[in-house]
Amino acid sequence: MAKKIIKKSWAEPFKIKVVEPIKLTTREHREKAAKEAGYNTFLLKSEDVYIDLLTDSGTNAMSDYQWAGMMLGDEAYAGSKNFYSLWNNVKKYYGMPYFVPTHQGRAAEHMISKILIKPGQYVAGNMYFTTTRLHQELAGATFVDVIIDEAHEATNEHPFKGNIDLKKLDKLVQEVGAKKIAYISMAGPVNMAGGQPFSMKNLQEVYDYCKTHKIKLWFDATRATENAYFIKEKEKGYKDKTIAEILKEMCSYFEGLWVSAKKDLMVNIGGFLTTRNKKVFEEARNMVVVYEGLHTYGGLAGRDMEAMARGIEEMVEYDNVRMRIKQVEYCGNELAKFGIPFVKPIGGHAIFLDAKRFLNHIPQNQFPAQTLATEIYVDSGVRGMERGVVSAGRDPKTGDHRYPKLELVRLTFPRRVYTQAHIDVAVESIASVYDERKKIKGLNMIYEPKYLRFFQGRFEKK
Ligand code: PM9
Repeated sequence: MAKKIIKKSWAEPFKIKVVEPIKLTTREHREKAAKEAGYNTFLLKSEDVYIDLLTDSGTNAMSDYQWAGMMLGDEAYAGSKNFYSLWNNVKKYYGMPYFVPTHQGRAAEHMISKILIKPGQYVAGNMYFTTTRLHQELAGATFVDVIIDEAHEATNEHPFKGNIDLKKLDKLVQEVGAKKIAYISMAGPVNMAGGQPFSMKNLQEVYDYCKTHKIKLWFDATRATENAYFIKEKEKGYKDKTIAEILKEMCSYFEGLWVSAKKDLMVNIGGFLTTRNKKVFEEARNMVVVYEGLHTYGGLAGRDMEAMARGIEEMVEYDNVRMRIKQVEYCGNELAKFGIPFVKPIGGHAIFLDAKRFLNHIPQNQFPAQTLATEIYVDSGVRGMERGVVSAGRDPKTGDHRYPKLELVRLTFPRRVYTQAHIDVAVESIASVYDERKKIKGLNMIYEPKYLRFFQGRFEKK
């Protein structure tokens, strides 16, 4: 009898119209390139990279609809029509009335931090993000991590590891007083935890708590559609809602939000903040002309704003988000076949290899994740990124390294860029590095910049 066919495979919801050649270099070439780059994958030349899984930030492939929009760029200094099409879509999909464009996410973080934080205050959040926390600290705040404990455990399969622990939050509020909390900074999904989402139920609880204690609640909505996808898939009551509906509901609990448009919006540059607080908006509109440009372009060209406006329409399409999450899942499932340790559950934008278990003979002060990212690059030209002790930086008060529980290498998937065959090549390379792992030695840091050291730090082999 013929085998019953089960139709469960997915495919990209597009066909390819333009291609960009990439080339594989020799191992000898990559060894030299890695050394010259101080064993930091951020310092490699992109032409020396074969499959670039460094980040999904600004590395996305735009659609023909977005490219067509680029030709409609209105490059007027003031009042560009593209500003208005972007603002309309921000209002329509994020649901807030006020809007300030910025050239990328951290510019919005800078403004929000300066506006909301008084020196000496605290910001509580669901795990730190590098640029977000730095801006909060530069504005005079102390960041306090109030994410659930499970988020710090690579093997814990909690479905919503991005949730805030209300007990931790309440402990902080009892200790310092609600007035000392500048705002709650809630990201979804949580990048440094492995792209892990928060649940709507948790968000509602945090919202109720903030309302009772009169604490502001702000959202890093950089990859919010992925969070919405996970809510749809995993949370009771959301199966039949659209990504757009879930996104709108999530946003409804926040006073405001910021976005690095280089992710969800599938563009190469851009960011913004949007809020329902008129006073915060007016301050941001004042600041944007100092740091970014006029409030109707915020450091962006008109064509960039048009691509963003159109990206918003595409980012909420279920098939687009699904293919993205499924691609990451495919990579994880293939890695699992070789017994390679990575953060579970598989998250939204990336696979996070667990360098602590992968290179369990290398102590954290010899930078196992930095080492692993380099070894994978040398093996195959696949570029990932360190997300461990180097990314965590130093405690501003003690000056000591911050040793996070998670010591990870992130393999991040640009949207609509790579195929399943690219993933197979990356997986085989990681598997062969895993086979040879005992021979790998750690690194010494020989140059350390003051801020965000993972970008420009340099290392040498032990
Ligand atoms: N994220 C990423 O690769 C790019 C820079 S850090 C390596 O993941 C969140 C959740 C982000 C983010 C950037 C920013 C800053 C804010 N929030 O890079 O300034 O993931 O546009 O955004 C990066 P910009």
